[in-house]
Amino acid sequence: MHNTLTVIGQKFRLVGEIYSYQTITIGNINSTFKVTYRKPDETLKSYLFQKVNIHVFKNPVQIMENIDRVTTHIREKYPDQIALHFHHTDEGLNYFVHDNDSFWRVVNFVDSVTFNICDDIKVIESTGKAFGAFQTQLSDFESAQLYQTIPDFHNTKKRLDTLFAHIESNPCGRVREVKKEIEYIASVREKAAELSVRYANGEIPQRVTHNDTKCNNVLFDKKTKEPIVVIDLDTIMPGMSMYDFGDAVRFIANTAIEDEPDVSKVFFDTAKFRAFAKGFISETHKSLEPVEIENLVKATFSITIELASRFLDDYITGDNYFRCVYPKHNLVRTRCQLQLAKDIERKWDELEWIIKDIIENLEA
Ligand code: GN1
Ligand code: MG
Repeated sequence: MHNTLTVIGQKFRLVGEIYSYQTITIGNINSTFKVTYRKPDETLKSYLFQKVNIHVFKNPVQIMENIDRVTTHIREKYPDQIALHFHHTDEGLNYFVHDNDSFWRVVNFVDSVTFNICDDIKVIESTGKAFGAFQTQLSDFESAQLYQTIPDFHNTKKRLDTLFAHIESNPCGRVREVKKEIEYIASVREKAAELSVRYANGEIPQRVTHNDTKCNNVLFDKKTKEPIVVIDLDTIMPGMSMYDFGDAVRFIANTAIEDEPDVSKVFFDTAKFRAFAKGFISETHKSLEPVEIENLVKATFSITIELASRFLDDYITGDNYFRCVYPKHNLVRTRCQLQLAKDIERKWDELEWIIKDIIENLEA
């Protein structure tokens, strides 16, 4: 790996030589390395080298173009804000294809902290603000300028249709094992797909959205615990605002990690939901339409079922998409999301009430 990283560093014209490197294990799709260079003046500087998963991202050049456009827009509008800095090759490209088969990019490492599980209510509220502000900052960005890098990424109806088609064809003989999971998903299929159908019909506004709003995609200042910058811009595409909200809370308000094998530890924490919602709504309420606010809870439920279906679909079809560390990893992830979805269903009325309360207090 050292040799490959050296070649990549040279291509991106980094100065000095590699002092150390480590693999970053966060992320289910791309491979990331933190690489530290010793510069000729003996000082150290760190970078993130990322190998983009070209099985998932069929058009990585389009991703880099999207990222370039979006970061330029934000940088020009908010010059004082910390922005992600991608390096360029001699050819002026922000990516490099190595040996014709691997796609690399290099970004400055930002000294910061991220959270996989967050118990600090203040940090949760600021995560909501960070993702809300991100959407608002891009509200005047023409979404037609963006490539659909993964078409129908959050089209819940299509995701569910695909799952049920694969249940029919049962390519790896694993369906027998997951009857209960299938039964539950079938029972909520229509409810979970509803918003995506309404979006496709034009009843829900199309916005520029992040589409992967896990809290570990926000970098925080180590001391102040204030958000510094939103990262992982791979899936920026037109989408539903409320799905960004839902994706974020299904992660941050989960009392357990996303692949907790003991589902009795999995609950949807309403206090965390409130904190995130307060932050998110305070940044977005002026630009959101009533239909978008009214469906925040349904969006949370829908995207949780969607992700469960994606994990289950990957399990049924042989684990080709998400990185798996052990054989039933995708099944564990599926069960976790389903447990969470059931708890969201149980708490639905309380969650609606929390949103109402936040809105009323904003207007007061
Ligand atoms: C993937 O690799 P990561 O963590 O950035 C996935 C998201 C899922 C997430 C679940 C391109 O994101 O959609 O919500 O795993 N990204 C893609 O942890 O499929
Ligand atoms: Mg991602």
